[in-house]
Amino acid sequence: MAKEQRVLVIDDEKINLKIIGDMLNDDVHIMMAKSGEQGIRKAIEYQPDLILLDVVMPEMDGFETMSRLRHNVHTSSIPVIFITALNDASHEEKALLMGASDYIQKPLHTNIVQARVRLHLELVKQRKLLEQLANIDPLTALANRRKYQDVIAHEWQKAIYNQDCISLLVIDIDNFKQYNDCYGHATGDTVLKQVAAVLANQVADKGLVARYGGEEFVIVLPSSSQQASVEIARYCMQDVESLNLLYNHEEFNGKVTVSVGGATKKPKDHCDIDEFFNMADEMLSLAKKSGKNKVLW
Ligand code: GH3
Ligand code: MG
Ligand code: MG
Ligand code: MG
Repeated sequence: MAKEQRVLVIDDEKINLKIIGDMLNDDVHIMMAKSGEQGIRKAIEYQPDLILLDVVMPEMDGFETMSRLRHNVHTSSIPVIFITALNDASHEEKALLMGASDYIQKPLHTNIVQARVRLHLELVKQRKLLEQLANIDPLTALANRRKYQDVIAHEWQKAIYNQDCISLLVIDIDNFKQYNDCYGHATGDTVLKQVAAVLANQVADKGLVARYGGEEFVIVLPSSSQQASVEIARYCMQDVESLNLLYNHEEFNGKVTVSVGGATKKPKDHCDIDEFFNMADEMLSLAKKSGKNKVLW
């Protein structure tokens, strides 16, 4: 159990919070809440790795708390272990059917509580690692194409619902095949990493940057007007040029550059994400045909 993991204990009795906290304090970061209401708020805000939940509490009991945690997108995948003095099978069955990861009955044995918590935290760690492997491009540490597809689908629906616009940028490194031929694949890899870093830095929390494949990147900018998005695209292009990555070749302009195609849309139900991508991709093709190192919308 690593101290970087966080466990939220929800129990209406202070003494129980203290007992459970003391059992786990050496291994994990403990957060406490003395009601279901407060527990849900803390779970949303602090995103603990695991929740230990009392059943009998005034106002909102453990089952109601569990149900609300499960129905909130911000907490629905956080595992919950019930800890309770109720020792009949029907309560245990109900908890497990609601999706509890475990059910610990009092009296509590320190070693058993620690072992069960450790087991579930290990599972959380493994799940997060798998999620990362499934969603992150290992070379650049950017989101990969799979993650991009999840995000664009989600943001597209959000834009339809909110009648909001969304922008998409497709970015491709210019003459990169030749670059690899001149400088070698390993140097090419370092260029990909540096380009990825400046894009991520420029976009920051304004949207998602992903490696779409090869030397091609995509940027999703939710709620971003055409004017604002063109500006970000220009900054991205300039940032890459400012890396001053030497590219000495008689045909090219002395450094690594990128071309950007963009599209902005206020989607309606019948609109298609693939068409939207194609709009941006066609702009990229035009940028390539008309001299490269430019942004077209
Ligand atoms: P354009 O300006 O039209 O985009 O020309 P280009 O040469 O960049 O385009 P092309 O599609 O012909 O070649 C893309 C090159 O990108 C080919 C491939 O060797 C290189 N590439 C793709 N993935 C990687 C990678 O992971 N590492 C390295 N070093 N090169 C890669
Ligand atoms: Mg209680
Ligand atoms: Mg290219
Ligand atoms: Mg390409």
